[in-house]
Amino acid sequence: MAKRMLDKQKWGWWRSAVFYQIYPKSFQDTTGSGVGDLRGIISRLDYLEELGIDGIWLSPVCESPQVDNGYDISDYCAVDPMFGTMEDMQTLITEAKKRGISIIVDLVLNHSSDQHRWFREALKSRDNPYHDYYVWRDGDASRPPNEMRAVFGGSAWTWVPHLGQWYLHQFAEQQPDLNWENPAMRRELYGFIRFWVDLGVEGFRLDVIDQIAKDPELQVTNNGPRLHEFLRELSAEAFREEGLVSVGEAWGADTERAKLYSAPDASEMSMVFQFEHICLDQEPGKDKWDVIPLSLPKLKDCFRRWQEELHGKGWNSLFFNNHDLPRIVSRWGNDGEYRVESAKMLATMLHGMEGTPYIFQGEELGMTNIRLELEDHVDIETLNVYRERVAQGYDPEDVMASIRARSRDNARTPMQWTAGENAGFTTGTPWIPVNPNHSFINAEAALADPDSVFHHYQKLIGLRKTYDVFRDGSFSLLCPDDEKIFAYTRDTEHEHLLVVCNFTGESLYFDAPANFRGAKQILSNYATEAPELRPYEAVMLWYNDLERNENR
Ligand code: TEU
Repeated sequence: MAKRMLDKQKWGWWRSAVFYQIYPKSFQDTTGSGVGDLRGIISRLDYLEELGIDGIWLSPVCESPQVDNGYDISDYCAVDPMFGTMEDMQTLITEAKKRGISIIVDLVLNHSSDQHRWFREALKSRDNPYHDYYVWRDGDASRPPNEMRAVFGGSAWTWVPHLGQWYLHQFAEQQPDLNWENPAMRRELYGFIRFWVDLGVEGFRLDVIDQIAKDPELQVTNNGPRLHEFLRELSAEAFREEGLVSVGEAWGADTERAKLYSAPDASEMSMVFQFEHICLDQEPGKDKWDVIPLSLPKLKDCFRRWQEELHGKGWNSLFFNNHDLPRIVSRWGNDGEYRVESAKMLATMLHGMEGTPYIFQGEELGMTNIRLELEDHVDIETLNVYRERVAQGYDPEDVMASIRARSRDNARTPMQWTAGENAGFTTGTPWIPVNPNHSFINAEAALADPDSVFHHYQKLIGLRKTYDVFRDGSFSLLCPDDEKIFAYTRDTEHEHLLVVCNFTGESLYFDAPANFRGAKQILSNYATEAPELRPYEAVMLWYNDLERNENR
Protein backbone atom coordinates (compact mmCIF):
# COMPACT_ATOMS: atom_id res chain seq x y z
CA MET A 1 0.00 0.00 0.00
CA ALA A 2 1.50 3.34 -1.02
CA LYS A 3 2.08 5.74 1.83
CA ARG A 4 -0.22 8.73 1.86
CA MET A 5 1.64 11.77 3.13
CA LEU A 6 -0.14 14.05 5.55
CA ASP A 7 -0.18 17.79 5.07
CA LYS A 8 1.66 18.80 8.20
CA GLN A 9 1.06 22.49 7.59
CA LYS A 10 -2.56 21.86 8.41
CA TRP A 11 -3.64 22.16 12.03
CA GLY A 12 -4.72 18.83 13.41
CA TRP A 13 -2.66 16.68 10.99
CA TRP A 14 -1.83 14.48 13.97
CA ARG A 15 -5.47 13.40 14.14
CA SER A 16 -4.93 11.36 10.99
CA ALA A 17 -1.46 10.25 12.02
CA VAL A 18 0.01 7.13 13.56
CA PHE A 19 2.99 7.53 15.90
CA TYR A 20 5.73 5.07 16.79
CA GLN A 21 7.57 5.21 20.09
CA ILE A 22 11.29 4.54 20.18
CA TYR A 23 13.05 3.72 23.42
CA PRO A 24 16.53 4.58 22.13
CA LYS A 25 18.47 2.51 24.60
CA SER A 26 16.89 -0.67 23.22
CA PHE A 27 16.34 0.08 19.55
CA GLN A 28 19.56 -0.33 17.56
CA ASP A 29 23.18 -0.13 18.62
CA THR A 30 25.79 0.82 15.98
CA THR A 31 28.91 1.08 18.16
CA GLY A 32 29.00 -2.26 19.98
CA SER A 33 28.42 -0.51 23.33
CA GLY A 34 25.39 -2.68 24.04
CA VAL A 35 23.20 0.44 24.16
CA GLY A 36 21.11 1.73 21.25
CA ASP A 37 22.03 5.07 19.68
CA LEU A 38 20.82 7.79 17.32
CA ARG A 39 22.78 6.43 14.36
CA GLY A 40 20.98 3.16 14.98
CA ILE A 41 17.63 4.88 14.65
CA ILE A 42 18.76 6.60 11.45
CA SER A 43 19.75 3.21 10.04
CA ARG A 44 16.22 1.90 10.67
CA LEU A 45 14.24 4.79 9.21
CA ASP A 46 13.54 2.86 6.01
CA TYR A 47 11.94 0.13 8.10
CA LEU A 48 9.70 2.68 9.81
CA GLU A 49 8.84 4.29 6.49
CA GLU A 50 7.79 0.91 5.22
CA LEU A 51 5.56 0.43 8.25
CA GLY A 52 3.97 3.74 7.27
CA ILE A 53 4.14 5.77 10.47
CA ASP A 54 3.98 9.58 10.45
CA GLY A 55 5.93 10.45 13.56
CA ILE A 56 8.36 9.10 16.11
CA TRP A 57 8.02 9.78 19.81
CA LEU A 58 11.59 9.56 20.94
CA SER A 59 12.09 8.75 24.62
CA PRO A 60 14.70 11.07 26.22
CA VAL A 61 18.16 11.27 24.67
CA CYS A 62 19.32 14.30 26.68
CA GLU A 63 22.35 14.18 28.91
CA SER A 64 21.49 12.11 31.96
CA PRO A 65 23.09 9.99 34.68
CA GLN A 66 20.50 7.34 33.62
CA VAL A 67 19.18 6.60 37.08
CA ASP A 68 15.75 6.34 35.44
CA ASN A 69 16.91 5.65 31.88
CA GLY A 70 17.04 9.25 30.76
CA TYR A 71 13.95 10.48 32.60
CA ASP A 72 16.44 12.22 34.87
CA ILE A 73 17.92 14.99 32.76
CA SER A 74 21.11 16.84 33.67
CA ASP A 75 21.24 19.03 30.55
CA TYR A 76 18.11 19.74 28.49
CA CYS A 77 20.06 21.05 25.51
CA ALA A 78 22.69 18.35 25.13
CA VAL A 79 22.55 14.83 23.73
CA ASP A 80 23.92 12.18 26.05
CA PRO A 81 27.21 10.95 24.53
CA MET A 82 25.93 7.40 25.03
CA PHE A 83 23.40 8.09 22.24
CA GLY A 84 25.66 10.17 19.96
CA THR A 85 25.97 13.86 19.21
CA MET A 86 23.76 16.85 18.48
CA GLU A 87 24.83 16.42 14.84
CA ASP A 88 23.41 12.89 14.86
CA MET A 89 20.20 14.33 16.24
CA GLN A 90 20.10 16.88 13.45
CA THR A 91 20.68 14.14 10.87
CA LEU A 92 17.94 12.04 12.40
CA ILE A 93 15.47 14.94 12.15
CA THR A 94 16.43 15.67 8.54
CA GLU A 95 16.45 12.06 7.39
CA ALA A 96 13.14 11.34 9.11
CA LYS A 97 11.54 14.41 7.54
CA LYS A 98 12.61 13.21 4.08
CA ARG A 99 10.52 10.12 4.73
CA GLY A 100 7.49 12.05 5.94
CA ILE A 101 8.26 11.23 9.57
CA SER A 102 8.18 13.92 12.27
CA ILE A 103 10.30 13.70 15.38
CA ILE A 104 8.48 14.31 18.65
CA VAL A 105 10.83 14.56 21.64
CA ASP A 106 10.14 13.67 25.24
CA LEU A 107 10.16 16.61 27.64
CA VAL A 108 10.68 15.81 31.29
CA LEU A 109 9.59 19.06 32.88
CA ASN A 110 8.28 17.84 36.21
CA HIS A 111 11.72 17.10 37.60
CA SER A 112 15.38 17.27 36.67
CA SER A 113 18.29 15.07 37.61
CA ASP A 114 20.01 15.86 40.90
CA GLN A 115 23.10 16.28 38.69
CA HIS A 116 21.53 19.19 36.81
CA ARG A 117 23.47 22.42 37.27
CA TRP A 118 20.36 24.02 38.83
CA PHE A 119 20.09 21.43 41.56
CA ARG A 120 23.79 21.54 42.32
CA GLU A 121 23.48 25.31 42.72
CA ALA A 122 20.29 24.89 44.75
CA LEU A 123 22.15 22.71 47.23
CA LYS A 124 24.73 25.40 47.89
CA SER A 125 22.56 27.65 50.05
CA ARG A 126 19.03 28.74 50.74
CA ASP A 127 19.83 32.12 49.12
CA ASN A 128 21.11 30.71 45.88
CA PRO A 129 18.91 31.93 42.99
CA TYR A 130 18.36 28.32 41.90
CA HIS A 131 17.28 27.15 45.33
CA ASP A 132 13.67 28.14 44.62
CA TYR A 133 13.69 26.16 41.34
CA TYR A 134 12.92 23.11 43.51
CA VAL A 135 10.38 22.32 46.22
CA TRP A 136 11.67 22.58 49.79
CA ARG A 137 10.27 22.31 53.30
CA ASP A 138 11.98 23.22 56.54
CA GLY A 139 11.96 20.71 59.35
CA ASP A 140 14.08 18.29 61.23
CA ALA A 141 15.85 15.17 60.15
CA SER A 142 13.68 12.82 62.18
CA ARG A 143 10.39 13.45 60.41
CA PRO A 144 9.61 14.21 56.73
CA PRO A 145 7.07 17.01 56.17
CA ASN A 146 4.34 14.46 55.46
CA GLU A 147 3.62 10.85 54.55
CA MET A 148 3.87 11.31 50.80
CA ARG A 149 5.40 8.29 49.02
CA ALA A 150 7.62 8.33 45.94
CA VAL A 151 6.45 6.35 42.90
CA PHE A 152 9.62 4.27 43.01
CA GLY A 153 9.30 3.51 46.73
CA GLY A 154 10.19 5.20 50.02
CA SER A 155 9.35 8.71 51.14
CA ALA A 156 8.92 11.45 48.54
CA TRP A 157 11.14 13.68 50.69
CA THR A 158 14.92 13.65 51.10
CA TRP A 159 16.74 15.47 53.87
CA VAL A 160 19.65 17.79 53.13
CA PRO A 161 21.49 18.23 56.48
CA HIS A 162 23.55 21.32 55.63
CA LEU A 163 20.42 23.22 54.53
CA GLY A 164 18.21 21.85 57.28
CA GLN A 165 15.54 21.19 54.62
CA TRP A 166 13.72 18.45 52.81
CA TYR A 167 13.27 18.42 49.04
CA LEU A 168 10.39 16.83 47.16
CA HIS A 169 10.83 14.04 44.61
CA GLN A 170 7.78 12.20 43.32
CA PHE A 171 10.01 9.64 41.63
CA ALA A 172 13.58 8.64 42.57
CA GLU A 173 15.60 10.62 45.08
CA GLN A 174 17.84 11.60 42.15
CA GLN A 175 14.84 13.23 40.40
CA PRO A 176 14.07 16.38 42.43
CA ASP A 177 10.75 18.01 41.49
CA LEU A 178 10.91 21.40 39.80
CA ASN A 179 9.03 24.29 41.37
CA TRP A 180 6.60 25.53 38.72
CA GLU A 181 5.53 28.36 41.05
CA ASN A 182 8.81 30.06 40.13
CA PRO A 183 8.33 32.12 36.91
CA ALA A 184 12.07 32.35 36.15
CA MET A 185 12.30 28.54 36.21
CA ARG A 186 9.33 28.25 33.86
CA ARG A 187 10.87 30.75 31.44
CA GLU A 188 14.09 28.76 31.32
CA LEU A 189 12.13 25.61 30.49
CA TYR A 190 10.41 27.37 27.58
CA GLY A 191 13.86 28.38 26.35
CA PHE A 192 14.90 24.71 26.26
CA ILE A 193 11.79 23.85 24.30
CA ARG A 194 12.51 26.58 21.76
CA PHE A 195 16.02 25.14 21.37
CA TRP A 196 14.48 21.86 20.16
CA VAL A 197 11.96 23.64 17.93
CA ASP A 198 14.82 25.50 16.26
CA LEU A 199 16.55 22.19 15.69
CA GLY A 200 13.53 21.00 13.71
CA VAL A 201 11.51 18.77 16.01
CA GLU A 202 7.80 18.88 15.28
CA GLY A 203 6.35 18.21 18.66
CA PHE A 204 6.68 17.07 22.24
CA ARG A 205 5.57 14.35 24.56
CA LEU A 206 5.22 15.89 28.01
CA ASP A 207 6.21 13.51 30.78
CA VAL A 208 3.86 13.37 33.81
CA ILE A 209 2.55 16.79 32.91
CA ASP A 210 -0.39 16.50 35.30
CA GLN A 211 2.05 16.46 38.21
CA ILE A 212 3.82 19.77 37.66
CA ALA A 213 1.48 21.97 39.70
CA LYS A 214 2.25 20.79 43.16
CA ASP A 215 0.58 21.39 46.42
CA PRO A 216 2.61 19.10 48.65
CA GLU A 217 0.47 19.94 51.65
CA LEU A 218 -2.30 18.01 49.96
CA GLN A 219 0.02 15.02 49.58
CA VAL A 220 -1.34 14.62 46.08
CA THR A 221 0.39 16.24 43.21
CA ASN A 222 -1.84 15.21 40.29
CA ASN A 223 -4.06 17.98 38.96
CA GLY A 224 -2.72 20.64 41.31
CA PRO A 225 -4.53 23.97 41.68
CA ARG A 226 -2.60 25.92 39.02
CA LEU A 227 -2.18 23.06 36.52
CA HIS A 228 -4.30 24.35 33.66
CA GLU A 229 -2.97 27.88 34.06
CA PHE A 230 0.59 26.53 33.71
CA LEU A 231 -0.35 24.42 30.71
CA ARG A 232 -1.90 27.35 28.89
CA GLU A 233 1.21 29.43 29.49
CA LEU A 234 3.48 26.58 28.37
CA SER A 235 1.48 26.10 25.22
CA ALA A 236 1.37 29.80 24.35
CA GLU A 237 5.07 30.33 25.04
CA ALA A 238 6.46 27.20 23.51
CA PHE A 239 4.43 25.48 20.79
CA ARG A 240 1.00 26.82 19.98
CA GLU A 241 2.10 29.40 17.41
CA GLU A 242 3.59 26.86 15.04
CA GLY A 243 0.86 24.32 15.60
CA LEU A 244 3.38 21.80 16.91
CA VAL A 245 1.96 18.57 18.22
CA SER A 246 1.96 18.17 22.00
CA VAL A 247 1.05 15.03 23.87
CA GLY A 248 0.43 15.18 27.58
CA GLU A 249 1.09 12.12 29.70
CA ALA A 250 -1.58 12.25 32.40
CA TRP A 251 -2.14 9.26 34.69
CA GLY A 252 -4.59 11.32 36.70
CA ALA A 253 -6.85 12.48 33.86
CA ASP A 254 -10.54 11.71 33.81
CA THR A 255 -12.64 12.59 30.77
CA GLU A 256 -13.48 16.05 32.11
CA ARG A 257 -9.82 16.94 32.62
CA ALA A 258 -8.96 15.42 29.26
CA LYS A 259 -11.34 17.81 27.54
CA LEU A 260 -9.42 20.71 29.02
CA TYR A 261 -6.03 19.24 28.11
CA SER A 262 -6.97 18.55 24.52
CA ALA A 263 -9.63 21.16 23.75
CA PRO A 264 -9.89 21.81 20.01
CA ASP A 265 -8.89 25.47 20.57
CA ALA A 266 -5.35 24.12 21.26
CA SER A 267 -5.08 26.27 24.37
CA GLU A 268 -3.32 23.45 26.21
CA MET A 269 -2.19 20.40 24.23
CA SER A 270 -3.00 18.50 21.06
CA MET A 271 -3.92 15.32 22.86
CA VAL A 272 -3.97 13.55 26.16
CA PHE A 273 -2.18 10.27 26.86
CA GLN A 274 -4.11 8.74 29.74
CA PHE A 275 -4.08 5.31 31.33
CA GLU A 276 -7.55 4.47 32.58
CA HIS A 277 -7.81 1.42 30.30
CA ILE A 278 -4.42 0.24 31.56
CA CYS A 279 -5.24 0.64 35.27
CA LEU A 280 -8.47 -1.37 35.10
CA ASP A 281 -6.75 -4.48 36.26
CA GLN A 282 -5.73 -2.73 39.45
CA GLU A 283 -7.95 -2.80 42.49
CA PRO A 284 -8.67 0.52 44.17
CA GLY A 285 -6.25 1.03 47.02
CA LYS A 286 -3.85 -1.58 45.67
CA ASP A 287 -1.00 -1.04 43.30
CA LYS A 288 -0.05 -2.48 39.96
CA TRP A 289 1.95 -5.29 41.55
CA ASP A 290 -1.25 -6.87 42.90
CA VAL A 291 -2.29 -8.58 39.70
CA ILE A 292 -6.02 -9.34 39.39
CA PRO A 293 -7.99 -11.09 36.61
CA LEU A 294 -9.09 -9.06 33.62
CA SER A 295 -12.67 -8.20 32.79
CA LEU A 296 -13.54 -7.55 29.15
CA PRO A 297 -16.86 -5.78 29.91
CA LYS A 298 -14.92 -3.36 32.14
CA LEU A 299 -12.40 -2.68 29.40
CA LYS A 300 -15.15 -2.09 26.87
CA ASP A 301 -17.03 0.24 29.15
CA CYS A 302 -13.89 2.26 29.78
CA PHE A 303 -13.17 2.69 26.07
CA ARG A 304 -16.83 3.47 25.39
CA ARG A 305 -16.87 6.27 27.92
CA TRP A 306 -13.68 7.87 26.57
CA GLN A 307 -14.81 7.50 22.97
CA GLU A 308 -18.23 9.00 23.61
CA GLU A 309 -17.21 11.81 25.90
CA LEU A 310 -14.26 13.12 23.92
CA HIS A 311 -15.96 12.96 20.52
CA GLY A 312 -15.89 16.51 19.13
CA LYS A 313 -14.60 17.87 22.44
CA GLY A 314 -11.07 16.57 22.86
CA TRP A 315 -8.54 14.14 21.50
CA ASN A 316 -7.17 10.95 22.99
CA SER A 317 -4.15 8.74 22.33
CA LEU A 318 -4.74 5.09 21.53
CA PHE A 319 -2.15 2.76 23.00
CA PHE A 320 -1.64 -0.51 24.81
CA ASN A 321 2.12 -0.40 25.19
CA ASN A 322 4.88 1.98 26.09
CA HIS A 323 8.22 1.76 27.87
CA ASP A 324 6.49 1.57 31.27
CA LEU A 325 4.05 -1.23 30.47
CA PRO A 326 4.31 -4.98 29.97
CA ARG A 327 3.70 -6.30 26.46
CA ILE A 328 0.00 -6.34 25.60
CA VAL A 329 0.05 -9.67 23.80
CA SER A 330 1.18 -11.24 27.10
CA ARG A 331 -1.59 -9.45 28.99
CA TRP A 332 -4.82 -9.28 26.98
CA GLY A 333 -3.73 -11.63 24.19
CA ASN A 334 -2.19 -15.06 24.06
CA ASP A 335 1.57 -15.13 23.74
CA GLY A 336 1.66 -18.85 22.97
CA GLU A 337 -0.36 -20.68 20.34
CA TYR A 338 -2.32 -17.63 19.14
CA ARG A 339 0.36 -14.99 19.47
CA VAL A 340 0.10 -13.79 15.88
CA GLU A 341 -3.72 -13.83 15.77
CA SER A 342 -4.12 -12.13 19.13
CA ALA A 343 -1.48 -9.46 18.44
CA LYS A 344 -3.34 -8.57 15.24
CA MET A 345 -6.70 -8.67 16.98
CA LEU A 346 -5.58 -6.25 19.72
CA ALA A 347 -4.17 -3.89 17.12
CA THR A 348 -7.41 -4.00 15.14
CA MET A 349 -9.53 -3.26 18.19
CA LEU A 350 -7.39 -0.28 19.12
CA HIS A 351 -6.70 1.27 15.72
CA GLY A 352 -10.37 1.24 14.76
CA MET A 353 -11.19 3.83 17.41
CA GLU A 354 -11.10 7.61 17.49
CA GLY A 355 -7.76 9.03 18.60
CA THR A 356 -4.13 8.92 17.54
CA PRO A 357 -2.62 5.42 17.67
CA TYR A 358 0.84 4.82 19.15
CA ILE A 359 2.86 1.73 18.35
CA PHE A 360 5.63 0.95 20.82
CA GLN A 361 8.76 -0.54 19.24
CA GLY A 362 8.38 -4.28 18.74
CA GLU A 363 4.60 -4.20 19.17
CA GLU A 364 4.39 -4.42 15.37
CA LEU A 365 6.24 -7.74 15.64
CA GLY A 366 4.04 -9.08 18.41
CA MET A 367 6.94 -8.99 20.88
CA THR A 368 6.15 -10.60 24.25
CA ASN A 369 7.10 -10.26 27.91
CA ILE A 370 10.38 -11.84 28.98
CA ARG A 371 11.07 -14.17 31.90
CA LEU A 372 14.02 -12.74 33.81
CA GLU A 373 15.66 -13.64 37.11
CA LEU A 374 15.87 -10.84 39.64
CA GLU A 375 19.58 -10.27 38.99
CA ASP A 376 18.87 -9.61 35.31
CA HIS A 377 16.41 -6.80 36.05
CA VAL A 378 17.62 -3.24 35.63
CA ASP A 379 14.63 -1.00 36.26
CA ILE A 380 14.83 1.05 39.44
CA GLU A 381 11.09 0.59 40.14
CA THR A 382 11.28 -3.20 39.76
CA LEU A 383 14.34 -3.58 41.98
CA ASN A 384 12.81 -1.34 44.64
CA VAL A 385 9.50 -3.18 44.75
CA TYR A 386 11.27 -6.50 45.22
CA ARG A 387 13.27 -5.13 48.13
CA GLU A 388 10.26 -3.43 49.73
CA ARG A 389 7.84 -6.33 49.40
CA VAL A 390 10.27 -8.99 50.61
CA ALA A 391 11.08 -6.79 53.61
CA GLN A 392 7.33 -6.54 54.28
CA GLY A 393 7.11 -10.34 54.46
CA TYR A 394 5.74 -11.19 50.99
CA ASP A 395 6.79 -14.56 49.58
CA PRO A 396 9.72 -13.85 47.18
CA GLU A 397 8.21 -16.26 44.63
CA ASP A 398 4.96 -14.29 44.58
CA VAL A 399 6.86 -11.04 44.20
CA MET A 400 8.77 -12.49 41.25
CA ALA A 401 5.48 -13.61 39.69
CA SER A 402 4.09 -10.09 39.76
CA ILE A 403 7.39 -8.66 38.52
CA ARG A 404 7.24 -11.04 35.55
CA ALA A 405 3.73 -9.82 34.78
CA ARG A 406 4.26 -6.14 35.43
CA SER A 407 7.89 -5.06 35.32
CA ARG A 408 8.73 -2.21 32.98
CA ASP A 409 11.75 -4.25 31.86
CA ASN A 410 9.30 -6.36 29.80
CA ALA A 411 8.98 -3.39 27.44
CA ARG A 412 12.65 -2.54 27.46
CA THR A 413 14.28 -5.70 26.11
CA PRO A 414 16.08 -5.00 22.83
CA MET A 415 14.22 -4.68 19.58
CA GLN A 416 14.28 -8.02 17.76
CA TRP A 417 15.66 -7.40 14.29
CA THR A 418 16.94 -10.84 13.30
CA ALA A 419 17.18 -14.43 14.48
CA GLY A 420 20.94 -13.97 14.79
CA GLU A 421 23.15 -13.12 17.73
CA ASN A 422 21.59 -10.56 20.11
CA ALA A 423 18.71 -10.29 17.65
CA GLY A 424 20.83 -7.98 15.48
CA PHE A 425 20.51 -5.30 18.16
CA THR A 426 24.18 -5.10 19.09
CA THR A 427 27.54 -6.73 18.42
CA GLY A 428 28.45 -6.09 22.07
CA THR A 429 26.82 -7.17 25.30
CA PRO A 430 23.25 -5.84 25.47
CA TRP A 431 22.54 -3.65 28.52
CA ILE A 432 19.45 -5.77 29.23
CA PRO A 433 18.88 -9.37 28.08
CA VAL A 434 17.49 -10.06 24.62
CA ASN A 435 14.34 -12.20 24.59
CA PRO A 436 15.34 -15.72 23.42
CA ASN A 437 12.18 -15.83 21.31
CA HIS A 438 13.91 -13.58 18.77
CA SER A 439 14.72 -16.88 17.04
CA PHE A 440 11.20 -16.69 15.58
CA ILE A 441 9.90 -13.21 16.52
CA ASN A 442 11.99 -10.73 14.55
CA ALA A 443 11.68 -7.99 11.94
CA GLU A 444 13.52 -9.88 9.23
CA ALA A 445 11.07 -12.78 9.39
CA ALA A 446 8.11 -10.40 9.67
CA LEU A 447 9.08 -8.44 6.58
CA ALA A 448 9.40 -11.65 4.57
CA ASP A 449 5.96 -12.93 5.63
CA PRO A 450 2.93 -11.21 4.05
CA ASP A 451 0.77 -12.52 6.92
CA SER A 452 2.97 -11.19 9.71
CA VAL A 453 1.87 -8.92 12.54
CA PHE A 454 4.03 -6.21 10.91
CA HIS A 455 2.01 -6.31 7.72
CA HIS A 456 -1.22 -6.21 9.68
CA TYR A 457 -0.11 -2.97 11.37
CA GLN A 458 0.94 -1.65 7.98
CA LYS A 459 -2.59 -2.31 6.69
CA LEU A 460 -4.17 -0.62 9.71
CA ILE A 461 -2.04 2.47 9.17
CA GLY A 462 -3.04 2.50 5.51
CA LEU A 463 -6.74 2.19 6.35
CA ARG A 464 -6.62 5.17 8.70
CA LYS A 465 -5.34 7.24 5.78
CA THR A 466 -7.90 5.85 3.34
CA TYR A 467 -11.20 6.17 5.20
CA ASP A 468 -12.18 9.35 7.04
CA VAL A 469 -14.47 7.40 9.34
CA PHE A 470 -11.38 6.32 11.33
CA ARG A 471 -10.74 9.94 12.27
CA ASP A 472 -14.24 11.35 12.34
CA GLY A 473 -16.75 8.60 13.08
CA SER A 474 -18.82 8.53 16.24
CA PHE A 475 -18.46 5.39 18.34
CA SER A 476 -21.17 2.92 19.40
CA LEU A 477 -20.40 -0.11 21.51
CA LEU A 478 -22.23 -3.32 20.62
CA CYS A 479 -23.00 -6.15 23.09
CA PRO A 480 -21.55 -4.31 26.13
CA ASP A 481 -21.95 -7.24 28.53
CA ASP A 482 -20.49 -9.93 26.30
CA GLU A 483 -17.43 -11.29 28.09
CA LYS A 484 -15.70 -12.59 24.99
CA ILE A 485 -16.38 -10.29 22.07
CA PHE A 486 -15.46 -6.63 21.68
CA ALA A 487 -17.51 -5.13 18.84
CA TYR A 488 -18.28 -1.56 17.90
CA THR A 489 -19.28 0.64 15.02
CA ARG A 490 -18.03 4.02 13.87
CA ASP A 491 -20.30 6.24 11.80
CA THR A 492 -20.08 9.47 9.87
CA GLU A 493 -22.92 10.76 7.75
CA HIS A 494 -22.18 8.32 4.95
CA GLU A 495 -19.32 6.06 6.02
CA HIS A 496 -19.83 3.13 8.38
CA LEU A 497 -17.27 0.86 10.01
CA LEU A 498 -17.85 -2.30 12.03
CA VAL A 499 -15.06 -3.81 14.13
CA VAL A 500 -15.53 -7.26 15.69
CA CYS A 501 -12.88 -8.90 17.87
CA ASN A 502 -12.85 -12.28 19.57
CA PHE A 503 -10.86 -12.01 22.80
CA THR A 504 -10.76 -15.78 23.38
CA GLY A 505 -9.23 -18.97 22.03
CA GLU A 506 -12.71 -20.38 21.27
CA SER A 507 -14.84 -20.17 18.16
CA LEU A 508 -17.88 -17.96 18.73
CA TYR A 509 -20.91 -16.69 16.86
CA PHE A 510 -21.64 -13.05 16.31
CA ASP A 511 -24.60 -11.50 14.49
CA ALA A 512 -23.48 -8.44 12.60
CA PRO A 513 -25.96 -5.53 12.56
CA ALA A 514 -28.23 -5.81 9.51
CA ASN A 515 -26.93 -2.70 7.78
CA PHE A 516 -23.50 -4.34 7.46
CA ARG A 517 -24.80 -7.26 5.42
CA GLY A 518 -22.89 -7.22 2.16
CA ALA A 519 -20.44 -4.59 3.42
CA LYS A 520 -16.86 -4.82 2.25
CA GLN A 521 -14.42 -6.66 4.52
CA ILE A 522 -11.49 -4.25 4.63
CA LEU A 523 -9.38 -6.20 7.13
CA SER A 524 -9.17 -9.57 8.84
CA ASN A 525 -6.50 -11.56 10.64
CA TYR A 526 -7.47 -14.84 8.97
CA ALA A 527 -6.76 -15.73 5.34
CA THR A 528 -10.22 -17.13 4.67
CA GLU A 529 -13.74 -16.11 5.60
CA ALA A 530 -15.86 -18.29 7.91
CA PRO A 531 -19.38 -18.09 9.36
CA GLU A 532 -18.06 -18.14 12.94
CA LEU A 533 -15.45 -16.00 14.71
CA ARG A 534 -12.36 -18.15 15.05
CA PRO A 535 -9.88 -17.88 17.99
CA TYR A 536 -8.81 -14.25 18.38
CA GLU A 537 -10.34 -13.41 15.02
CA ALA A 538 -10.78 -9.73 14.19
CA VAL A 539 -12.61 -8.28 11.22
CA MET A 540 -13.39 -4.83 9.94
CA LEU A 541 -16.36 -4.23 7.64
CA TRP A 542 -16.95 -0.93 5.89
CA TYR A 543 -19.44 0.68 3.55
CA ASN A 544 -20.34 4.08 2.22
CA ASP A 545 -24.09 4.46 1.77
CA LEU A 546 -23.68 6.83 -1.18
CA GLU A 547 -21.67 4.25 -3.11
CA ARG A 548 -24.15 1.56 -2.15
CA ASN A 549 -27.07 3.52 -3.48
CA GLU A 550 -25.22 4.10 -6.73
CA ASN A 551 -24.70 0.37 -7.13
CA ARG A 552 -28.36 -0.40 -6.69
O1 TEU B 1 6.05 7.83 33.85
C1 TEU B 1 5.14 8.28 34.80
C2 TEU B 1 4.79 7.34 35.81
O2 TEU B 1 4.10 7.72 36.72
C3 TEU B 1 5.31 5.98 35.68
O3 TEU B 1 6.54 5.96 36.27
C4 TEU B 1 4.43 5.01 36.29
O4 TEU B 1 3.92 5.45 37.50
C5 TEU B 1 5.13 3.75 36.53
O5 TEU B 1 5.70 3.30 35.36
C6 TEU B 1 4.14 2.80 37.04
O6 TEU B 1 4.80 1.67 37.34
C7 TEU B 1 6.93 8.71 33.29
C8 TEU B 1 7.87 7.97 32.37
O7 TEU B 1 7.13 7.41 31.34
C9 TEU B 1 8.64 6.96 33.16
O8 TEU B 1 9.45 6.16 32.37
C10 TEU B 1 9.47 7.71 34.18
O9 TEU B 1 10.12 6.80 35.00
C11 TEU B 1 8.61 8.64 35.02
O10 TEU B 1 7.69 9.41 34.25
C12 TEU B 1 9.48 9.64 35.73
O11 TEU B 1 10.00 10.55 34.81
